Amino acid sequence: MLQYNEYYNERTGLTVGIRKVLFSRQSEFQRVEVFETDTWGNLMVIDGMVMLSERDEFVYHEMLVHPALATHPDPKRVLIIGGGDGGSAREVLKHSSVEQVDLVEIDVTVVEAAKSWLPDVGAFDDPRLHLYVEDGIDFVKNQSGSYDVIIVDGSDPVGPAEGLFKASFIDACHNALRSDGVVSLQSESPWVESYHTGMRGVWNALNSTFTHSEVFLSWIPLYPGGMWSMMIGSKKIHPLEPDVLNRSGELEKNLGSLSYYNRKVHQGAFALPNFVAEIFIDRDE
Ligand code: SPD
Repeated sequence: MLQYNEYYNERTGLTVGIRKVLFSRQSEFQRVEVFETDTWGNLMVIDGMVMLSERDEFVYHEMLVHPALATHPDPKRVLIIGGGDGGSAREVLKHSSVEQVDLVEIDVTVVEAAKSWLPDVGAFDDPRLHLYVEDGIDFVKNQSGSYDVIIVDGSDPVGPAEGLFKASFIDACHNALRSDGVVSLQSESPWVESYHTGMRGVWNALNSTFTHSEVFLSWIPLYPGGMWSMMIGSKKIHPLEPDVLNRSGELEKNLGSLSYYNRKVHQGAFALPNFVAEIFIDRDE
């Protein structure tokens, strides 16, 4: 009997029953695998870490995208760093204000595996989507005031995604955004202590670079601990301003096919349990 096991705390982790291995390739950057599971649909794993399953990916992608796009008053140009499975692009493209999405994925293998084995996840055929297979960090560093929203949909902070958690990258995002720009990024599980230093580092970088910065949470069963943190940095508008909440209510009515995000979820996601808030208290490391 096949099983996928991911150990994120010594001998503690996640087990998923596997029916078959659909895809397994060592690319120039990482090992990319897709499994057919018993209960979660097809599951993509990179370097032994769950990226998404067909059944729970909506939580991650809706929450990485919609709080940020609701915060911006009129998002037209959106940049996605990573996100080669296309799920974040699918959510961004639900917004009718969006005219252009640049998706920059370092590893074409992720795109190929997703197109073949997670065909309902991505929205690769939308003419507003432009796919670049190159290093997202270099791409961002070459932009200045070009985007309304940047979505950082990287893997975990080991391997090619490590740089996405560095202060220099957050600075580059700030520079790549227009004057009312917003960045949204995934920032790991509050339950995995080995990630706390990295989480605090990104938070400190956002906090010292953007006018507003907030951490928010969602619940994703196949990610370590089931609780996942994300962060927003915004140059002008706070993600909980009344206008943002109104926009969020409009999106709830107009975007269609939302399975997680709504106005109340937007508001509630920024309420942090004490043990999570404490992770971000600076301890002079
Ligand atoms: N260990 C989970 C980290 C997931 C980060 N990105 C997921 C990619 C889905 N588009």
